[in-house]
Amino acid sequence: MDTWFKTNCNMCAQSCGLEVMVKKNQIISVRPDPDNPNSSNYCCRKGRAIKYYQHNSDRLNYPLKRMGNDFVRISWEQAYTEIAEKLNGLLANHGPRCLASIGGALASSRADGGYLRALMNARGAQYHYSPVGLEFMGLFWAHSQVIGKGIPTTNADDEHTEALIVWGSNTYVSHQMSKARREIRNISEDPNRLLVVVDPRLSETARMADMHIPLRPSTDSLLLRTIIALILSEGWENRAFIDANVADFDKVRHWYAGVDIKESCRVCGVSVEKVREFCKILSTRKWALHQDLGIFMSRHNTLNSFLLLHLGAITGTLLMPGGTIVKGGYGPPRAFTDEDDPAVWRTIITNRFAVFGNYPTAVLSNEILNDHPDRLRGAVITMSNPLRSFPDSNNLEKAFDALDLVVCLDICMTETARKSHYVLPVRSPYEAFDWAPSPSPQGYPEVYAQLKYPVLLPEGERKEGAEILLNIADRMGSIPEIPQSLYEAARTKTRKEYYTELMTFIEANSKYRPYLLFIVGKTLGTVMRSVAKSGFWMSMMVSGPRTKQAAIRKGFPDTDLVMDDVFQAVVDHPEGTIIGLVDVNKGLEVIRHEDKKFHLYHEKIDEYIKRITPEQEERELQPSAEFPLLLSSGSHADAGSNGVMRNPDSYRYRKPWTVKINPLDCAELDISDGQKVRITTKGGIVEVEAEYDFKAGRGYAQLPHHFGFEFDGVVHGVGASRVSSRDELEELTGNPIWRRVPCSIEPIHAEEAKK
Ligand SMILES: Nc1nc2c(c(=O)[nH]1)N[C@H]1C(S)=C(S)[C@@H](COP(=O)(O)OP(=O)(O)OC[C@H]3O[C@@H](n4cnc5c(=O)[nH]c(N)nc54)[C@H](O)[C@@H]3O)O[C@H]1N2
Ligand SMILES: Nc1nc2c(c(=O)[nH]1)N[C@H]1C(S)=C(S)[C@@H](COP(=O)(O)OP(=O)(O)OC[C@H]3O[C@@H](n4cnc5c(=O)[nH]c(N)nc54)[C@H](O)[C@@H]3O)O[C@H]1N2
Ligand code: SF4
Ligand SMILES: [Mo]
Repeated sequence: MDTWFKTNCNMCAQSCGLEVMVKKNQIISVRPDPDNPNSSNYCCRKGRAIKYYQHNSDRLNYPLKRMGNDFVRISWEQAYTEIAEKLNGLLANHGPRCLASIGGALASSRADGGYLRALMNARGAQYHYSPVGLEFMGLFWAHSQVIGKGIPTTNADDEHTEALIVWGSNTYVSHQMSKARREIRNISEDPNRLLVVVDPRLSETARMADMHIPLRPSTDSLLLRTIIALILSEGWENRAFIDANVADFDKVRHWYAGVDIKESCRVCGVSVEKVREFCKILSTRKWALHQDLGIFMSRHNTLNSFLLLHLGAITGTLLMPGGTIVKGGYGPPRAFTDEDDPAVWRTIITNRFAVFGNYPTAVLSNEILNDHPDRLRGAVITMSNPLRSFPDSNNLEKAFDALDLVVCLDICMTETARKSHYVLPVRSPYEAFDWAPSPSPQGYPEVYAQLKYPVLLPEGERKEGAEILLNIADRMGSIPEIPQSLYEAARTKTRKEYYTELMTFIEANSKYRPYLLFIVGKTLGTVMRSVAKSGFWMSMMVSGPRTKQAAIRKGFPDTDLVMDDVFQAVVDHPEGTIIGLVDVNKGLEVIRHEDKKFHLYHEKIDEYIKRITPEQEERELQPSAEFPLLLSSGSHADAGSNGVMRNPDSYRYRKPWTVKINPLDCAELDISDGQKVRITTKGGIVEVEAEYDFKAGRGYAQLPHHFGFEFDGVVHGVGASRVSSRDELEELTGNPIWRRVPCSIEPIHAEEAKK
């Protein structure tokens, strides 16, 4: 009889429930899981394709060490001993500033992240580079200023909203919301609800919209300033909400005075009538915001996120049901880093600060390629392929060659792995315990969690990423000696009793606190036969009060250790389960400022916003003779899922790596459909096939970001990060500006192509 196992999809953050059929240790068939309370029988084509992720010729089976240009197989024992020795050597000679940790958070999983951080923190190292440092710097920073330190982001209450505003996101393709296609279609077809899309292109999502605002690329800040100015000048703001919930409205009012609305709309490329109509929707409907890379990767991206929070506060939808809310979740609170705290490091060469512990990825190559005695010299990487995903691959490749030690944990032989000194084979989430990210996609008002059970036996000598990182820390001597009583308690007592003993020990020995995850991994992890599973339990146990209250509201027992009961419920439901209910009427309680109000003023923004005028923007947006066109360096294409899906078999029926150009532009540039073109930018040059696409804006081409992979000796597509310069980053927090890269595009003719 065929057996279907419950699991979930690891291709994106939605973590849709799947059922997989396994024969001879191979996934042979996949279907959406009707029992999963998060995705309820929904999945997209990437979920159906996970067998290509799991089974492919690029998978790693054994620890490898680089010898010259080749890799040789070594034992785990040798790998641990040598890596620990070399990391300790670097620390002894150069101190903790010489080490960077990279990655640790796939869009779809959290299993390794805590261990990577703990490995570094145990030795006082702070430099951590992850995708937060290329997409969320401005978003997280703005939320911390307006809502209070430690609140990284808000989300749309898309199920209950009257108007979903999709701003700079193509969620119909990228699935950045739960059951995206189903939900977008529902809203689009509902006569009582509106879908508004703000996007320079007629994207797949924009085509479903009731209203599309096709603004000129990267003019969002000017448009937002104009929208707020228009709402205030008409008196359409929600006065009662502002009086009750905003601390400093009078301090920011002048930011929106004297804005030339007509001229601003002209520069943004949208008619005044359309902007007025949009303002009416924003001030009369309960609207919810779904923002994404069109906002986060454009010029002024921190300001964009800041002003979107203003818009929510002024119209009275921020943190209100049906509006833009903070989802429920579980796990330790994100560690806020205060950029003004002298104990928090800045980068040595570029003087950049961290946001929630993450440094801007664009500066990584500068921080390696220099002569400073405190420069970066070693890196430990997991769940990331920075040589394709971080800005400026050309400089970053040179930088990696200059590192003394690179250790890479991955499931595949990636471009980053090839430049590493040690490559360590990790079990995939279908061979190991793993869990969906939190806050979960469906964290409002129901909080959802799922523990992914292994459904396959690991081949070769693959190990859990969490276990590998713990073992490296152990060999380095970074974990203090754990009393036998804790090993004993893990083995012989209930989990709750173990937790009480563990915390009593930590209270009495505070120097052990930073090693909590390692201590749990070595004690309870041994009993559970999985470091990752014990880490999942621990992350549930240290959840904040909001999670516990949500669990109790859902019916879990009202005790201090309720999260252990929650963990058990998740273990008992391999299809995923609801672990809490957020109180929708208490949304404003998440505000962290002491006065429990939004703070709209910030001195850095005060200086910044005054420069966002139609005259200055028009000047800055003028195309140069050298680079007359614009490139979106990295749309998140339908076929792939960042670098998680490398296997080209999964998209063999189409070529997803083409550059999409408006046919009217092609006619002017003398480019035919399918012809090879050369794209030149300040950062580099790539040659790639062109594809006619009427969805592309005029003068605005799209190149997908996750290609340029070598698979079975063949390179598929080109890496979009080859044409992004490390110098093109947003001034305040340092996100790369990837959605507006000035470029030139020229056809490569047959004779030249032959050369
Ligand atoms: N299929 C697939 N899905 C994915 C991924 C993938 O690689 N493939 N990756 C996942 C990840 S990690 C992420 S972060 C998300 C990203 O998800 P999205 O943000 O939806 O991805 P993009 O394709 O960058 O879409 C951004 C949209 O912003 C628009 N845009 C460009 N410039 C501007 C501008 O100046 N202003 C405005 N308002 N809009 C602009 C673009 O035209 C585009 O339609 O996707 C996730 N899902
Ligand atoms: N030019 C350009 N570049 C971009 C973007 C863009 O728009 N333009 N978008 C950016 C965005 S939004 C993001 S989020 C980043 C993502 O960039 P990264 O965080 O670097 O993530 P991926 O590229 O998805 O690489 C994931 C790696 O993890 C490996 N992996 C898969 N499963 C496992 C596992 O279970 N364990 C371990 N240890 N490894 C595993 C995969 O083989 C792959 O090498 O890319 C960014 N890069
Ligand atoms: S939406 Fe995301 S999690 Fe769901 S099936 Fe598609 S890729 Fe997988
Ligand atoms: Mo992302």
